[in-house]
Amino acid sequence: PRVPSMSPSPPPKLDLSLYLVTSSSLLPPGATLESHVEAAIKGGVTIVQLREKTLDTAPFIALGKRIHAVTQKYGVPLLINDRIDVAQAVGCEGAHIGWDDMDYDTARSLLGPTAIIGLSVSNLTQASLAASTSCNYLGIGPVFSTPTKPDASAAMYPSGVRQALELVSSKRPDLPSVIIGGIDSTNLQSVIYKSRPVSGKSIAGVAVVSAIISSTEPEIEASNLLSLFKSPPPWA
Ligand code: TZP
Ligand code: MG
Repeated sequence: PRVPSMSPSPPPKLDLSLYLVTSSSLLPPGATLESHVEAAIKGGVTIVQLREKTLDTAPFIALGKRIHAVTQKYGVPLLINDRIDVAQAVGCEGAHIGWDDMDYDTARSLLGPTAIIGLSVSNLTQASLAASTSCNYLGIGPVFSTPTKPDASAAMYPSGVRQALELVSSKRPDLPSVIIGGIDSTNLQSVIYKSRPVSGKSIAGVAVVSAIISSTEPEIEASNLLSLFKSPPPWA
């Protein structure tokens, strides 16, 4: 007979396949972020990051709570960009931080051992440092320069992504990575193919802002991006 286990069930595995990063300013006229995020999740988005660079603390928290109500309905994790205090106030699943934000160890001690914390990586030095933390995933990019983030670091291109993936998997083979920056349905498969590492793991997912946020059909767009991610490119 099965002996019932007293230990809590492990947290569900992190699915980074289609990672939506928000930017309310890029929504089509008349759209709300709540309805856009909900449609994108129905289309197949597996994780959401609230990235709202111009919001003050109180409206950022208020929006975070409204978006969290949506993501929780579908069991999709919500992360907050930059702001550990906002993530705590919203009570969401974690945060995504870069090198100008709070350091990883402090963020981890504030959010606790079960929070999801992702780190941005824009070059090989950052890839090496990030892989030496206990973070949950890396966001590698920008792959291409993009009007969504005009102040981003230099584009890495698929060749730079491949080097970062190889370095990361030599240090922390279990650490998943997503790529970001200028990715849409026209280039997704070629970017994945061209950045595939010689050894080690390929990317765990693709992160997009404008491809979904600026779309007037976010559900269809998300579904299309997810099926492109899941299917082998026609030339491979
Ligand atoms: N980090 C690196 S590029 C980028 C971020 C947040 C923006 C990506 O936006 P888009 O519209 O998907 O190119
Ligand atoms: Mg940041």
